[in-house]
Amino acid sequence: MRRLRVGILDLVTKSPKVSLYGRLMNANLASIMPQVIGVWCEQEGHDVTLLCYTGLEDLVSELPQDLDVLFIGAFTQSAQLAYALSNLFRRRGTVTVLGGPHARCYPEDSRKYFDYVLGFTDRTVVSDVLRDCRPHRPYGAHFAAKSQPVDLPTLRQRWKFTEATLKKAPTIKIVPMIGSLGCPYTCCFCIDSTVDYQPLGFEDLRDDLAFLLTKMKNPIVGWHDPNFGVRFDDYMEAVEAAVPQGQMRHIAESSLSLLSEPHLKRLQRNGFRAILPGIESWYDLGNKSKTRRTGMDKVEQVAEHVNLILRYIPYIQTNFVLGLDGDTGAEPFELTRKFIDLAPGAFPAYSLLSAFGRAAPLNLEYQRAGRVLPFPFHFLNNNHAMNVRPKNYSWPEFYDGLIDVTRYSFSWRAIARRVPATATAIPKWMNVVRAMSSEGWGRIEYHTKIRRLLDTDRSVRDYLEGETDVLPTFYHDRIRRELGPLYEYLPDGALYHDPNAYLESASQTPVAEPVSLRSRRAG
Ligand code: B12
Ligand code: SF4
Repeated sequence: MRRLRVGILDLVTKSPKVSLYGRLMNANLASIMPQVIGVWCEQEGHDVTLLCYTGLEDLVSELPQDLDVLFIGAFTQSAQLAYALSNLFRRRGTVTVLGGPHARCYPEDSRKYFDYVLGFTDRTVVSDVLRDCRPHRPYGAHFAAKSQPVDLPTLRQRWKFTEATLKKAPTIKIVPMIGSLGCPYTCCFCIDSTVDYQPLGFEDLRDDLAFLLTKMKNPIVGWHDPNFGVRFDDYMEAVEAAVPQGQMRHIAESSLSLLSEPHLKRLQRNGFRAILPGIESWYDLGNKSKTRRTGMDKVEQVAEHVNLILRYIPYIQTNFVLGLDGDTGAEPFELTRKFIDLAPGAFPAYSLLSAFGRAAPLNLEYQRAGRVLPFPFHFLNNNHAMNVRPKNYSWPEFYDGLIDVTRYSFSWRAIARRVPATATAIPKWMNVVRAMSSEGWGRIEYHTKIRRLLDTDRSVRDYLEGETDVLPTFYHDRIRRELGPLYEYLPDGALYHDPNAYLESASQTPVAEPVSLRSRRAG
């Protein structure tokens, strides 16, 4: 087989407009899979150039001009950027491949703009693409493994790619690591609710942690496991066997139900410095935090738990979803304000209810009810648009509540109370910078703008009410501005997609349902 020039692009942001926080942190949002693909392509005998796009690179000049094939890893928020890049590189004769969350959630749309769209990706899928490697137009080929890969290259194997990406992080450097795929729980709103839990081998993990200590002093590891700590004892044994106490720090996403006091003590001993549990809502989705309580009862219970966590782990980000069907009236917002008072050390992260295509079984219900809006993908990052019409709120009511709770969370008073409630210097500093940057004050400004447009711009109001699918100028201009010079490469029609494609394909022959292809095409 011919030796190919392979490019791999990891899009961790969607625009060259980078906030202060983004400049410090974007390189730390890099994905593991693009590095994995890099290792697999080299093992197949090809030349690889990997670029992590943090918003500061010149995408047109930093990738080789003469690539045979370009793999792009993209979240849905970067889809329009990915579509424009695919168009640009196809014009240069490159075959393009899309993988990552967007490809998994919106394969039907992605196939219009890429030669290959990948679902679950293992080494066989990648080598099938490399062997086939030819244009598939107008509709790309959809390749997917039957299940998640049984193993992934180790950190040792992907180190040259990891290291190059970490060089872009000016201060804090977070090494991406993963020990498991899927999840044993079945929360209907989650992309992993239908994916079996599978640990990736604790021996390799131990070896990787020991390897990392030979490369960096006191490194910070960011765990990408969908739900860290399901096999808690095995993880802790791997860390304890490889890392002398005090020589490594860790960040993980874990559900509250896994964070009992004995677990917290062990996490503290092993250097866990930040934890990101999902609280989601005071009335809905209690299955994730494994609490049966609701309302004020749940606020008190969770606040107490969060304060307990802060005794052992210096940094906690609590994740909420706003606009769920279980919420109604002003009370959910008031309860969140109460939570901020009772757990002042937590950094709250608010996500707007979003249905990412075929990500979760629950999305079928939203689509069936005609509640999913066709917002361009560029806005689907849980913040810049809510693409599900709320069941129990008018849009002005919802935005009033959202702005109120966001202002409250990032007021000077809340910022000041967060400082003494966290124990060490980096968490204190992170909390202040995040509150004053795009995640806090930036969001207040953005949501306030949308709220104003709901009153003053009929096209915005009609679009959010689902009365028209003509994209309001406000959103169109924003995409144009944020894509910069790449906007001109956006293919015709690429701002629009069918928000009900999942429902339609589920009710017909499952054309784009990931199937075990192993070198066959899915239509
Ligand atoms: C870890 C994680 C993070 C980490 C690491 C992110 C990263 N760069 O990987 C952090 C905390 C930084 C993060 C941030 C965000 N996240 Co996140 N995150 C996850 C989580 C929990 C696990 C993803 C993971 O790594 N799984 C392990 C990998 C190996 O498996 P996989 O993702 O299924 O990937 C398979 C295939 O898709 C494919 N593949 C994956 N990438 C690539 C790349 C290429 C080139 C190829 C060919 C194939 C390929 O191969 C894999 C093996 O089969 C998922 C939820 C979940 N339970 O899956 C959400 C999830 C991916 N995140 C999500 C979102 C929305 C975000 C944010 C926008 C949140 C925000 N508002 O800031 C940001 C965006 C960051 C960015 N880089 O753009 C959504 C994505 C939805 C979408 N369609 O875009 C998810 C699905 C959660 C959800 N809401 O449902 N996230
Ligand atoms: S939300 Fe968390 S606990 Fe629930 S299925 Fe997804 S990863 Fe598992």
